[in-house]
Amino acid sequence: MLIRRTRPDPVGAITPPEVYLQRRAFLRSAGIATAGAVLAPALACRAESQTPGTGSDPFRSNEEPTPFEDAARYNNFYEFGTDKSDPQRNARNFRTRPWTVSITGEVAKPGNIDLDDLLKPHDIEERIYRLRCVEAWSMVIPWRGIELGKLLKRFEPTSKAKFVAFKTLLDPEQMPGQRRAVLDWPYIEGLRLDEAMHPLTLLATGMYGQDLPNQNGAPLRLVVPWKYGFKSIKSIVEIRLTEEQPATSWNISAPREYGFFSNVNPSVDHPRWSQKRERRIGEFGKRKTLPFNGYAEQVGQLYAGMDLRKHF
Ligand SMILES: Nc1nc2c(c(=O)[nH]1)N[C@H]1C(S)=C(S)[C@@H](COP(=O)(O)O)O[C@H]1N2
Ligand SMILES: [Mo]
Repeated sequence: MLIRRTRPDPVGAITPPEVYLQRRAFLRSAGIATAGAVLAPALACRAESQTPGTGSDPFRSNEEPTPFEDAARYNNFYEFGTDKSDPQRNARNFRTRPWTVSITGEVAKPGNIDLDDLLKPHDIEERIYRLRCVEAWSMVIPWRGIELGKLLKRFEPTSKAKFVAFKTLLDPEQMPGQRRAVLDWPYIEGLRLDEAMHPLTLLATGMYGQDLPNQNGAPLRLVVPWKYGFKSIKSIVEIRLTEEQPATSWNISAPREYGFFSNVNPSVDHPRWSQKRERRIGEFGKRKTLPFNGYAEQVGQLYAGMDLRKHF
């Protein structure tokens, strides 16, 4: 979200060798060609390149991951402050265990489940997705998590279930941002059921081969790679299946600027700035933004016949 800009972006950060080595190990375990491409320094001066589509494997972008330290220090998590650097500092002591997730609403088998019982180890996989913020910057992040659809099926959605509503923890004692009325707390988000069931939609528990840093939404966050970053709600405590379209925090706060769908769309500008291009964190210059963040082939069908200017 762009409310105010107070900090320069972490451009040109130097990646220490141990992080490169970790990254190589990660890519190797993910079955990705390593060597030259991985060790090459980020292109410093890209006049204007196109953000590549998904390539042959939509679950594993072959783009160079953003350095871990950038992804862990340049955050939007308003519960811990509105500056990009606030969450890393203010979320340091956030308690992520024990953690209970309530799965409720239109399901045959609702439950309040301890996170460590909810996630079966064999469901956990590694994926590399771009995250495209509505503020026109992007990162490439190796996520670890479970397909949301696989998890939801276990709770047996009823025939009335049409949407999925998500809620972040409400705890102003731990989350200093919630003591100010920046947003209506707790943060809430929603997806249509078919979007939630799409195999690209991930509930993430980790990134870069380790548990999520608190500032990135520990212990459980959503990742919907074809939507603007704010749909990827953090520190989730409730997943509710509903018949009606749920409200979402940013839509409540500024309905003209943030719609329910929020699909990445270079041809629909935000009322205050263009969405045609994006800056990859760590690079200079801009890339062209692709429809659905490069996932049009996978998800375009979900919106067939919809006017995406109206349903932005
Ligand atoms: N609960 C909660 N979730 C949130 C946000 C937030 O402020 N609170 N910010 C969103 C926005 S605007 C973005 S771009 C992404 C940023 O994720 P990252 O910090 O891991 O890059 O988280 C999203 N999820
Ligand atoms: Mo964002």
